[in-house]
Amino acid sequence: MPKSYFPNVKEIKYEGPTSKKPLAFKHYNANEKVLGKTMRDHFRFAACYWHCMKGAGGDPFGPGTRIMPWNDAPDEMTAAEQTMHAHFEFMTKLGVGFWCFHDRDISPEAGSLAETNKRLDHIVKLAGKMQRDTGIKLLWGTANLFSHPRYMSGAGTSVSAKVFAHAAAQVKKALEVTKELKGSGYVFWGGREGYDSLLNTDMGRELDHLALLLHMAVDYKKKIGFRGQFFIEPKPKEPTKHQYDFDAAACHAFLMKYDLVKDFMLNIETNHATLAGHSMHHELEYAVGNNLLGSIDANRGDTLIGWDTDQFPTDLYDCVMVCCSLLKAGGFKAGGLNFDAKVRRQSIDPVDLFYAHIGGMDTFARALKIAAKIQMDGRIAKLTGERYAGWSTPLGRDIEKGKMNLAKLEAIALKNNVDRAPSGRQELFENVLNELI
Ligand code: XUL
Ligand code: CO
Repeated sequence: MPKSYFPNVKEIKYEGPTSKKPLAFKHYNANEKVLGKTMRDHFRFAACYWHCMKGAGGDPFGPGTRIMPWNDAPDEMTAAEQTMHAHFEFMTKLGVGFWCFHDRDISPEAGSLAETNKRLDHIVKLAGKMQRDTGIKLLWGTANLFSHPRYMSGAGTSVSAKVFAHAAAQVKKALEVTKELKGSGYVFWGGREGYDSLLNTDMGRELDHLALLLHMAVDYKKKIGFRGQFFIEPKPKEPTKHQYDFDAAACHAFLMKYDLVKDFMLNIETNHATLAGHSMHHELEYAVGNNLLGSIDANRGDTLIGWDTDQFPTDLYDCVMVCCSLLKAGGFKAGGLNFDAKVRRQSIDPVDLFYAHIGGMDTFARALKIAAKIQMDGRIAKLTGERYAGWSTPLGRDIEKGKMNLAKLEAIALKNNVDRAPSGRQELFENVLNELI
């Protein structure tokens, strides 16, 4: 029997909404169908390696606090192996079907790139075995191009061509191991692809370089036959003052400008949306409207703290809107719902990881059922349709078909004294939403 890192936790089961058991699902019932599809398939829940296993609870004012028995090892590679075992034990007991990682989460960097890659290969073999043993799949892999000091001024956007080359090597290797682990996708989050001061920054040149790196990744993906979906993850700032992948719309413009839009979708994260001054719903609706919704990093921020707190998503209203957008998009294909979230600094016990994920999964399960109810009820869609009723008149149809010009519209406007548009009815919409929640 391999060592257990969660000896007091058994497999988490669905017990229904009346259960009072902390280690049980009250709403997430993997096999239950909602709109003809199981909850498991709607969500494709993933547990991330960095927060679950590697995040020690440090913040800008103090070091880690968490008790992490998987770190108790004579050397760092043994710790890396133990951590992989712990993550798969955690996911198996929780019942999530997917995981996500950065290259440097699963295997620590060594003195040279060649040695680092060797270490990574060793751990990836173990991960592959654990995937086969448990049936858990890789949602996406990625390269950490932001922690090491060499990336202090970016990776694809670094001022140093040598750093760019190192980043390229890291992406190449991360693509290879993601392919080996049959990843459904691969994420690019440019933590330091941005600037702290425009005085010392050539923005246009940096963006050209970033696009070159992404084109190289697309070429390499084709060369090795990796069929996973590429995702870009928008975030406006932090650690940089301004990150180029600011929000969904900025990423879209970048992808269009550099002829990359056919090769990428977006991985939208809640706390990144709010840092950009948007709601998650806004970011998702932008992505859905442009066929760019690929995957979701679920979490939430705190309105009273300015940084990316990455809390577990437990706000039912927000999660309902996420599920409405997800249903509108027709669900995930290559993507899934990754909890890019961490337990609070004072939640130090390994069991807190379970409470956190159970809370997130139960909240999303409730939200999905409500979103399905909203869809079947039809009132919100009908009320929205009514607001735009004027576009179904001959005038509206002629404008939409492009049959009009400014002079023709002026002639119509001169004959019609238009007073105001129909009521927005926002309060009624909110009442209907509350009724259905
Ligand atoms: C950072 C963040 C990353 C990406 C992957 O805010 O969200 O963990 O999801 O690099
Ligand atoms: Co993320």
